[in-house]
Amino acid sequence: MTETKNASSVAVVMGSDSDLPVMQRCIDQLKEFGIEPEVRVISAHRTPAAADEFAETAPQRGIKVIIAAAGMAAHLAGALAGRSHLPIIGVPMQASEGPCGLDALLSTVQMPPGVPVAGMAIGKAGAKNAAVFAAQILAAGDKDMEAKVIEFRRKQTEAVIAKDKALNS
Ligand code: RP5
Repeated sequence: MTETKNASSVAVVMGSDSDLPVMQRCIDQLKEFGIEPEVRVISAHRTPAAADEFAETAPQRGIKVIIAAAGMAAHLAGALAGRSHLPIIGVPMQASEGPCGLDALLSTVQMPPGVPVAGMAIGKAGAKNAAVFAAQILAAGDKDMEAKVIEFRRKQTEAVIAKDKALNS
């Protein structure tokens, strides 16, 4: 598979540009898998019409997985899930004030039955894991992507083993 085939198969949407420093880890990890994401700033609360339009038109652009990051009353992932049949991965952001991202975590994952959001960890870990999870979803129907995910995991394991050896040598 070429990188062109993977272009914009994944969208990364965030509720504010203030989420970008954390979500850059997601974008960078997607690029490591050869995925060039569509990146948007759309708010479920501040730009609800744009959220609806984005969700309804995403399949036409070839988007297969949507990653949605938001903080505070984090309804972006859920709002998109209500408008789209595509798999939605939610990343809770830690706001500068408030309960350490737990507000966003619960707002992201506590979806009603029938409208799931795949909830990641709060913040940086969740941002990276969202990219890995998106690649794993794509890998189910793409042998080249499957090979990239397996290689990513192999390198990750090797890096930990190398650190363990370095500590004990
Ligand atoms: C959410 O509110 C955003 O996703 C962000 O995490 C949080 C604060 O947004 P800003 O006030 O920084 O724009 O909608």
